[in-house]
Amino acid sequence: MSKQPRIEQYDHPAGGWGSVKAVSSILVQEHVAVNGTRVLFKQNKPDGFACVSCSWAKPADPHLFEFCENGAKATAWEITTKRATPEFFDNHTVAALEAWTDIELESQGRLTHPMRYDAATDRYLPIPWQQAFDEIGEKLHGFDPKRVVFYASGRASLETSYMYALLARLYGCNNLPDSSNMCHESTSVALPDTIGVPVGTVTLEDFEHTDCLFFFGHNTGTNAPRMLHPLQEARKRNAQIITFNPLRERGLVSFANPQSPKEMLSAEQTCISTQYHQVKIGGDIAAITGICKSLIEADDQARAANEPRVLDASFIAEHTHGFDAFADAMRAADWKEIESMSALTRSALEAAATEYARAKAVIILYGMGITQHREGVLAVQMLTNLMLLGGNIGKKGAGICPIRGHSNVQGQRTVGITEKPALVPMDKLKELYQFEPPQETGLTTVDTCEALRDGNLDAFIGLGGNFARAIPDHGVMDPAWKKLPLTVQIATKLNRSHIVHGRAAYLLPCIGRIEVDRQASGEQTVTVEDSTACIHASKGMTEPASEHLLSEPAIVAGLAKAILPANPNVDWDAWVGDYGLVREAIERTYPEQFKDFNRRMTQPGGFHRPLPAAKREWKTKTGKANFIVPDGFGEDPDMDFEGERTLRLMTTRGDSQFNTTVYALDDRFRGVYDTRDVLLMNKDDMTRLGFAENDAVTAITVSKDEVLRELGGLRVHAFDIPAGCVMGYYPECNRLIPVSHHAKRSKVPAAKAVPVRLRKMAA
Ligand SMILES: Nc1nc2c(c(=O)[nH]1)N[C@H]1C(S)=C(S)[C@@H](COP(=O)(O)OP(=O)(O)OC[C@H]3O[C@@H](n4cnc5c(=O)[nH]c(N)nc54)[C@H](O)[C@@H]3O)O[C@H]1N2
Ligand SMILES: Nc1nc2c(c(=O)[nH]1)N[C@H]1C(S)=C(S)[C@@H](COP(=O)(O)OP(=O)(O)OC[C@H]3O[C@@H](n4cnc5c(=O)[nH]c(N)nc54)[C@H](O)[C@@H]3O)O[C@H]1N2
Ligand SMILES: [Mo]
Repeated sequence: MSKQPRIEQYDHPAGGWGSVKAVSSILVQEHVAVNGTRVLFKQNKPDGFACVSCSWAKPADPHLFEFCENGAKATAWEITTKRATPEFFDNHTVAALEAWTDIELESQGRLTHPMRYDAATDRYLPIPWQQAFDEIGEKLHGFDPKRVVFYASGRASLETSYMYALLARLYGCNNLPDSSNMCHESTSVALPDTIGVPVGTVTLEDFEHTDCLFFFGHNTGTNAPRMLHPLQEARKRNAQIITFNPLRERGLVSFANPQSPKEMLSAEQTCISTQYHQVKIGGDIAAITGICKSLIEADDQARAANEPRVLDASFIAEHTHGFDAFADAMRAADWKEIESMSALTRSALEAAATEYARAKAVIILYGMGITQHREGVLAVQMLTNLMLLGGNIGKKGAGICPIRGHSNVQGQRTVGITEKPALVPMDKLKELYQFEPPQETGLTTVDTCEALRDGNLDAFIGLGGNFARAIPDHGVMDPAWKKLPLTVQIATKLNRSHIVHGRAAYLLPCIGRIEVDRQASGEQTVTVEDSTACIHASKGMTEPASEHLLSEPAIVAGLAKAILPANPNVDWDAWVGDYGLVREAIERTYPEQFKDFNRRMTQPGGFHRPLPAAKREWKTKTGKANFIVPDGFGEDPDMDFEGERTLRLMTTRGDSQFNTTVYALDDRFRGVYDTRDVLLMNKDDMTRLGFAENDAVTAITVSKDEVLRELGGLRVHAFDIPAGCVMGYYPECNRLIPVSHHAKRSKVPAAKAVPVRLRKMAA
């Protein structure tokens, strides 16, 4: 373990031989070299399982290897032969485990038995399933449902998610925050206002017909690598790819397809982005303003000269509302301000506008670089403004594509996991299950954090995930967990949220999606929804990690039966015996979306949920697609602009992690090896602030409250990043993010623009 942290320039394409090497090493690390290879062939196949990593669309005619390096890592991580058994817990007190790193905790492998925390010995001890359910049920009987939270990470299937949401509502609350509250909630809030649906409008087929893609704030080579295939195909047709990202991310620069022998042997690579704009962190609203301004003014000139229009005038007239006010605002925007807010030149933005105007069909893709800002909602709405100018919604080869995170995060929302009662057909639930569904808006992730901090919570139930690590403000939150009366974690692996636990605590280990799930009616299939609103079946294939595991539906049903009074209208046992019956219930609740669910789920490529916006039907208040007039350039009110020493810190994923699960310390594509305790900075900023390469610094959050948030032991390195911007890793840097620093309206923590100052540590 005496590896030396190092930072090097990485000039190779994404994919390529580096990718093959990384896959084989994780298979060996998890002791699954032989089984792992067999399993990988079934990943994302019509008769196989849906990858447990990202939510990128799965084609109907998959490649022989329809998986990527990082999907393979996620698979190996789940089918590992390592086990965290009762003997392991017997050997370590929780106090001792607190000193372990996150990597060390998860590296113990799969949880094998249900466990309960025993305060007398400070250990987790095994407990029979029924006893765990009964004890949890008894505790919940005594709590006010408004003080109980049912969190979901975005991995659990549609079937589990539907049951879980119903459980919370029958219990009496809408406290159903999910990982999307930290992720694409800015999208879910922004898009209904503008185009009348909360999700993207693009299908995989659109990629075959587009001639221009705009890419904002997503690290595709790392976080949705399979998307590099359609991008590569698009590039081969000479589609233009215009990228906006503070960092020159390798996957967006060039790609060698590890599944193409020709490319692998000849070192051939495809240049992905045709224009690369290193926008300043938080500068996207200004940049998009510049593009819209160029387009509108070019259109004004064309109209005056009686030349062909630059904008899609007939689409704007027939389908949109608010164009005039928006156009006036864009005409009035000042180029100097645009340039200083975006750190991009007028000519660069005009070049992007030229490609937009030239294209027949444009797709916009975006990720966390857009949504995790104080003005994340406005940023998404600026993207739709841009799309509406060219009539690029509801047209073949065009549309908006938020790249979702977890493999079923979008689907969880579809079937009711949300704190917002307006998004749920409550009347249907009432009719089907004969109860009075709660009408009060539930707690979001940020609300949950605040309630936890302020002692306004009695219990936290987690369906997967690692909430304690994923949220901001660890220094404030960690002590608060210890005062919480109850935590219940349904999980596959040991993580920090199990160590930072409530006074009573239960670990309920479940079968993973790659594993065979046998119930009364035989082996079960589950379903998930991808980033393109396409629903797929998924069937496990390896033996469960332990004979003591239950499936997620069985755990949810076990909890439900212990928590809720008997209800003749919900037969939890029948649902667990045959997940097809849960799908029937989903279809009854959402008849349009899930028509003929049990039949259509198995068709190759899955089936698409109907999306009105994709057909140019606008389910908005005006009945049209709405232009939104921005009220500025997205200035971050928490950023101390006066202070020149204040930097904008983005907290992002590296190449060897899945969210809070860190597989290894390398971030190959950025050339960072054997360390995550780094800050990547602009060279001039380093000189200006008096730092030398590899200096150890403490990062301190600039905030108006009294809390001191700091993180020491970080090494600074010069990197190709705009002035004033710094990159650090999530989740290590989360303690620097104040919980109040979140997007307006959507409450997504603004993890991409944390105001920090750096102090050199004594040598
Ligand atoms: N292998 C792997 N796959 C994953 C995940 C994983 O951890 N590992 N996580 C999954 C999840 S839940 C999600 S949500 C997605 C996340 O996927 P991404 O959306 O790619 O998330 P991040 O890794 O946070 O990277 C954010 C990107 O935005 C850029 N960026 C930061 N600030 C700005 C800005 O102000 N403007 C612009 N234009 N760009 C900016 C960063 O440089 C970086 O390229 O990936 C999913 N897939
Ligand atoms: N600073 C900063 N913070 C962020 C982000 C950021 O970019 N920067 N990103 C945010 C985003 S986009 C997201 S989505 C959240 C992620 O937040 P979460 O979804 O809560 O976190 P994960 O790390 O994905 O959860 C990993 C854990 O899930 C459990 N698990 C894995 N598979 C299964 C399964 O099949 N079933 C069950 N029951 N459990 C399972 C394992 O125990 C594992 O330890 O973090 C957010 N936090
Ligand atoms: Mo996410």
